[in-house]
Amino acid sequence: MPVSVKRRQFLLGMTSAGYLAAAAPYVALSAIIPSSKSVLLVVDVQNCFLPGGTLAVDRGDEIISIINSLGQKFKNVIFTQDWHTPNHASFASSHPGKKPFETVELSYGNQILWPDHCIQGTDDAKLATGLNIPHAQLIIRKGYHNEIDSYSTFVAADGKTKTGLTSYLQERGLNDVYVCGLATDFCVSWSAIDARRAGLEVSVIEDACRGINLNGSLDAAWASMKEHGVKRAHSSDIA
Ligand code: VGL
Ligand code: ZN
Repeated sequence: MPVSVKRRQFLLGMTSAGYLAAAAPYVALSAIIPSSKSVLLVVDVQNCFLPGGTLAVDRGDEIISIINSLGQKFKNVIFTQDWHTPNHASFASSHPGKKPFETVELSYGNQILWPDHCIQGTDDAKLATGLNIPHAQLIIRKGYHNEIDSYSTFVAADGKTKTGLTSYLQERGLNDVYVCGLATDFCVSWSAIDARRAGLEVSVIEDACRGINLNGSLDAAWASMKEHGVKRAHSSDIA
């Protein structure tokens, strides 16, 4: 039998076995190759949110090695840093009689009250020492206005006060954002949704995040992200 016929039969055989129809296209479709317009946004991977920190996220330390590997796949990487004043309005300690995880009405609406965390200049507020992405290009801080919290890396909780990140991304032509970090249901999801509002393509890399999960906030965050067109990815999808 000529080689070309043998090869044809082999290919047909693979098709009937479902190999070409299922396995091969799956690999091709799921691989995400970050481009020069893609950016990895590493949200609040700071001591305060790691075990031993002031607002520790359960198993938050597990994501550091995943994020370091992801960092090598992106030319563009940005870190964010929660960066509060010592008597910040989001701290329970700033509201006499209130305890952490209770809520209060502030000028812009309902605010969850947190333990004192990520205070400017403290070791608690430093980026995790295990992070190793030397080519990261920007550290953007948020939550530094004493009276306004900012889960989002784009706009503070009043819906008006900007961090400047939208303009930065626009000027650099970065329109494809991959979000990871802490916490899934607060700063990660608010940042991802605001990135969508800024007209960007957005994916959250689920295994490179960990959540706080207060009263069902984790499920609610994933539902809201889905509603806003945030895609859900896994670190193994990224080539
Ligand atoms: C965060 C609560 C308060 C976060 C920051 O990084 O998700 N959560 N401040
Ligand atoms: Zn905070």
